[in-house]
Amino acid sequence: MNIRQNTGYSSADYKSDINPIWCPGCGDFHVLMSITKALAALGKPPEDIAVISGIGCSSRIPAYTNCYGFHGVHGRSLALAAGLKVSRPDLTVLVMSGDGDGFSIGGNHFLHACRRNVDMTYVVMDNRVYGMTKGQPSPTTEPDWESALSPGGTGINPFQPLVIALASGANFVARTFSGDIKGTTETLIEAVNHPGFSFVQILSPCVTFRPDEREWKKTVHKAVVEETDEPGRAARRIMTDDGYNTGILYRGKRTPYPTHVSETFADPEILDCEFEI
Ligand SMILES: Cc1ncc(C[n+]2csc(CCOP(=O)(O)OP(=O)(O)O)c2C)c(N)n1
Ligand code: SF4
Repeated sequence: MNIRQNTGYSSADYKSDINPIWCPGCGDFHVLMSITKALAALGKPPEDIAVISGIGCSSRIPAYTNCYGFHGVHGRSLALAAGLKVSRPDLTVLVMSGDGDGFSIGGNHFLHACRRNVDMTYVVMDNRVYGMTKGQPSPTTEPDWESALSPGGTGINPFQPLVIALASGANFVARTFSGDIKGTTETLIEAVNHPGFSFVQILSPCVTFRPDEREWKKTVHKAVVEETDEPGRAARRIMTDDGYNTGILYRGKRTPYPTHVSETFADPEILDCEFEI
């Protein structure tokens, strides 16, 4: 789908009137731009979209969009989103997270969301650090990254989110860079349109606690190989890459988890009765 396609919507239709409080230069500004551009190109009314998140700088995104939103608890956005999507399959569900929220406290939910394959799009703004809580190492932090909070580095192997998504059954897997707004927008459009659980890792610099990540604009590069529909092949590629290849890696053919609106969920009065003591 062309990002310039005229759907009658512009990215401004998906922005709220709340000004982001991110640090100047934070990569998440660009992610927000890409999301609103992608939604405009998809042409769905804001009230048909739900943006769900956990806690973290990146998880502030629902408040900055004009769609329905839920700023949930740390690490639990996928559980919330899956519940919403199975009971309201008519909604387009986007889930926004950070590498701490998504791979540390939310790591177990990540595995099972990939397995379950509910039709939604999971975006992780990966800055390889806990931004909101002032710079602790995260699961994707390099083992030799030194800071006052991790003198000498952690020495721990980083979590490999793309490989783990592939091994667990995600149906669409991609990596983009926040500074590449066109590439990120196009990838998000594809991710939303692809049935099942789509996972997009966006390398999004934390300029405050990882000023070294400003260099990412020189380090990232487009993957030289085409996407594949074989998870094993995609996993081998990503295991041996330098961590900065961007593009769609894998597009699978799994059937999404069935959604079903039961009478209980459809009628709030019946739902209330279910909880009566
Ligand atoms: C249950 C719980 N544990 C810990 C916290 C503290 N906490 C808030 S955000 C955060 C990590 C944020 O890092 P990340 O998800 O990578 O997002 P970023 O801020 O870097 O975008 C932590 C540990 C919390 N809010 N709730
Ligand atoms: S602390 Fe880092 S992730 Fe958080 S707003 Fe600032 S630059 Fe962005």
